[in-house]
Amino acid sequence: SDTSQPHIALFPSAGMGHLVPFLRLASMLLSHNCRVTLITTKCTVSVAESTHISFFLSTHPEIKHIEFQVPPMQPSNTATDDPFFIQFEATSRSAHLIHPSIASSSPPLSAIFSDLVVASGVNKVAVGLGIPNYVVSTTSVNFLSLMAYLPILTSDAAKLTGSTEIEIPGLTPLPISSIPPPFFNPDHPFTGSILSNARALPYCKGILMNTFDCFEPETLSAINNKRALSNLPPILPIGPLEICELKKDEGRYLPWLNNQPAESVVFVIFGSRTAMSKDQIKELRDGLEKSEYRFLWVLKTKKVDKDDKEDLEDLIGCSFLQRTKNRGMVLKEWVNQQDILAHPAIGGFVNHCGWNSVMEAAQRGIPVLAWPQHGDQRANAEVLEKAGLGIWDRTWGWCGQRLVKQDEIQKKISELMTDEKLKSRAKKVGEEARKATGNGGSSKKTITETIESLKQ
Ligand code: BUP
Repeated sequence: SDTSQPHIALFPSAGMGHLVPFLRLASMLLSHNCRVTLITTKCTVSVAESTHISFFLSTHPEIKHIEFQVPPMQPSNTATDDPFFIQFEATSRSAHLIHPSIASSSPPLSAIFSDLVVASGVNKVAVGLGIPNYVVSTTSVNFLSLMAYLPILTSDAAKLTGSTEIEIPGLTPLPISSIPPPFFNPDHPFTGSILSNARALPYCKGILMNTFDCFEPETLSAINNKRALSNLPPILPIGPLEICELKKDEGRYLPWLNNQPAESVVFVIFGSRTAMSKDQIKELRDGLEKSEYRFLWVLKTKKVDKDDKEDLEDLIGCSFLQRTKNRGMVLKEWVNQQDILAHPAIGGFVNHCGWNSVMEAAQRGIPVLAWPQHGDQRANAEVLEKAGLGIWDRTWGWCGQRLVKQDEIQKKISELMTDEKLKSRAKKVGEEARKATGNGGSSKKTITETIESLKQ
């Protein structure tokens, strides 16, 4: 076989937040002259995942596709009914079963790049095949360090309950309020999947991350210089992952956006997995209206897209739509977020801080009003604020913890849209992000060296 062309298998786990960075990585590897095999689970949780996989494969016919049938799990665990968490656990438990499907790859694989949620099972397979497994972590280094430390944290209950902060030796302490609530419950499938795979991290060859050197400089250097979490393999920042062509949406907003002044529109969207309560949606609606800014708002009421059938007018009312029809647009459908963020009319981004969204905003230098909802999002919001890309109000809590009132929302949106310092800091972040991925940039060097090391 041609050893100058590495063959890499990519194995993402459930949810668009995990799929999107893997698709971007796949297209980046192709542009570096690698062969790529994409492993996806036979059934995806959301429709968005399956349509994006089909579209991506149809536009990249050179990619080999393996569909992995995840054995169904007994619904024994009652700690959650979140289908994404259930799928994480099922995939995590059965990841080692991928062995026969990839052992016969032709040409043979040079490496596997796998999601953290399948790291443990994939490590075993990689050892058997005599190839390295790199974990692709789809979050901030800040949150990764918490996951890496979780086995120690959960072995000593006092560490999680005794104080207002979590101290990971060598790193800035994390406020307890940023620890995702499931981590306090060892029986939660999210916690279980993270725990077993975090233990496997030291045995991976490296951790590829969608971030860049100067976005999280302190955490990165503490880990890579072995001052913290010294058992981890090198963290390899290769982001912001280049935007690749994803499936186009209907683009109904485009003619409208094209008619708005530069940097005048607030773009509001909370990722693919947040279901906001109807009361919270109403407060957000009124806060948006009171702010008097132009807005593009993408609304969701269910965790899984195919369950989201509610009528827009029933949710927010005809009169609101009528009153704001000249300065706002509300959509209840999948939109192409990366393209919208690139539109010159967008001036601010109200977002949950899923890590892909943070990196997409960083790449464009768009200021963010962070409104974290679940999981890693509060830890991500801390990073974003420290980097100068955004602002947030920590008292807003987790999704559903309390009702955030319209006046609070209005105030923060005004701050987002008028703070000139924030705007210029965010622009600077954008320049640094583009420098990192440009020729000679840190992220570009890191991915190039990683690929080089796989050529023998
Ligand atoms: Br919703 C939505 N269009 O309508 P995150 C999302 N996206 O392009 P999440 C769209 O999906 P996790 C839409 O640009 C980003 O690349 C968005 O990932 C895109 O959040 C991705 O931002 C969503 O990481 O995932 O979906 O909550 O919880 O896993 O972080």
